[in-house]
Amino acid sequence: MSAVEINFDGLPGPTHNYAGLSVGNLASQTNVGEVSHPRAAALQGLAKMRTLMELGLVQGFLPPPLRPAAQVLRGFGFRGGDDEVLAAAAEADLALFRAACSASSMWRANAASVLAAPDTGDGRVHLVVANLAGMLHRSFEAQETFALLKRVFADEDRFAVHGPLPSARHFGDEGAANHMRLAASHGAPGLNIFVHGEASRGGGFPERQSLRASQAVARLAGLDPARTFYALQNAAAVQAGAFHNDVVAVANANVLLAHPQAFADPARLYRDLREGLPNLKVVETFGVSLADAVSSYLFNSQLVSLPGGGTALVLPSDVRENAAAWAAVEAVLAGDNPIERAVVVDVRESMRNGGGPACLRLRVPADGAAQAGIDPRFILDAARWEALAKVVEAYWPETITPADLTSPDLWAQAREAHAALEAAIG
Ligand code: SUG
Repeated sequence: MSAVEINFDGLPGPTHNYAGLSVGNLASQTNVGEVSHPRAAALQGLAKMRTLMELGLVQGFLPPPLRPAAQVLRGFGFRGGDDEVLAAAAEADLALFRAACSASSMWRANAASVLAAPDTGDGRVHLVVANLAGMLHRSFEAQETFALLKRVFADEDRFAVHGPLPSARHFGDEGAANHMRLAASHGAPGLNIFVHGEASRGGGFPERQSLRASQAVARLAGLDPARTFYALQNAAAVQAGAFHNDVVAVANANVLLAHPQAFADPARLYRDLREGLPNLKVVETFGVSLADAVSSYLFNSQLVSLPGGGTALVLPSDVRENAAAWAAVEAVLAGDNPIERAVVVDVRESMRNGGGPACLRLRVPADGAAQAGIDPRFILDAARWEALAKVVEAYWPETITPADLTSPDLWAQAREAHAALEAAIG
């Protein structure tokens, strides 16, 4: 069966800001209190989407939910109209209020785990919405993401969209950011690798993905246990700031590009994977410390199969600024592996909150019939891309300072932007 992979990118929302909400995410912690640029963030995201379209790839997008989320705050007992709810929450509990303002849905690699049709029990593509239980602001995304994915992937003959697991640390689930698929091609049966942490290992930075959650996701999709693997993250990588596995590893088709210290037991993992996929190509990097990997986001690149053959690495521009990371890219391009092209994209606004190119997209493998079952309003062509760019130019705030978050003017602007986007989607 021939299938392609569609990247659904999250559009950075109009309240994109630097509130330092993610412990263990060094960029989020370092840039707390800085002035953000929501319009530039969304335009950078759109430019990345267009770059992938120009490479000949099918590109989708997922709109942000409305923030600040007055509706979420009502669940904590705040009452009245939206502005009253927001003002009361900002007064009573500023941390909770800030969590309800985050535009973190842009990092759609955390929207869901996606299991490819050739691997699932019923031959449908399964999407299990992530509960994001590890971070309060991110946990608010789950129910809205569930509603959105049911809207985009409504064809139940081709897609099964599961709701999030119970939102508890025992089942902390961060979605596709901790899942990798290896296969001869997107349409061939594959191996599914779930990479998880271990809450009890100590260390100041939380390990967000639980093994139990990964096992539940695999069961929900009906994966074959013989072709499903669970790999423990290397504690040193998590404590160096790799809060998701996709900060230190990325896979595509039969290629796995990983930092040598990404996994607790890489030798065993690669040996097990080779049994299921003899032509597995593990691409090694040399001379890139964990600190370089986390600050440059070299491994948070998108690894994509090009329509004409070959594989491209879509890198954040920050990699160019890190000598060790850039030397590794040059060595990878010159090496004996299918990666033949590096494409640099500027997603700096997102990077300053710890989100690189790979964080911004949810990859969905789909054959022709599955593609036909996707709501076309969420697949980009030139006209839809233009329409999105126009809405962003017209409605997204240019800057947000920490003080702006509590301003009713910003709340009104965010509502207008959301309504204009929904109207443009149709
Ligand atoms: O969950 N940052 C996100 C970044 C997610 C990146 N995704 C992947 N690696 N796939 C997070 O830590 C920061 C928000 C703030 O501080 O306002 C934030 O949520």
